[in-house]
Amino acid sequence: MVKAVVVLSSNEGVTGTINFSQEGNGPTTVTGSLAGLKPGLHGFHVHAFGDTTNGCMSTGAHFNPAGKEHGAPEDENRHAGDLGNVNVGDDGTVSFTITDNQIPLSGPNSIIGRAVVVHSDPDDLGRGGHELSKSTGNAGGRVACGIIGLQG
Ligand SMILES: [Cu+2]
Ligand SMILES: [Zn+2]
Repeated sequence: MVKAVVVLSSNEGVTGTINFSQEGNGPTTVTGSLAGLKPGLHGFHVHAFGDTTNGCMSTGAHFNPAGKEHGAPEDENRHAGDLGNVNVGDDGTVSFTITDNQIPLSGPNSIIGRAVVVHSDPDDLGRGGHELSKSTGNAGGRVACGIIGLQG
């Protein structure tokens, strides 16, 4: 079992911790809780770089080792980092569990040392018809992010 954790940082009052675990070459389970977000859907992605020297902006684009287009988690044509949306309740919090096959914690496409980013707006999952739909899902600003680190 490989485990990893992200503690989110934010200039906008968002807090949260996200845990990852993977058994062998099986799917990765992502369990998280976030607070301080506006109610509704927020894009939730793994971005390419674990670099926050310029805040969440320096984490780069969505992690995309296969060179695909932005999509929904269940799509064949998606970035590996496309984990869809989290749905925040009226109290500004959300707890969630995601299981995904494209975000391993070891090997050449490992997400260790990359970043998780939470966005201000819904991810349209590539279907919105906006000029940004096929690259970012038009999910708006980056309100919180953190670096994915190994956990003992
Ligand atoms: Cu993102
Ligand atoms: Zn994407």
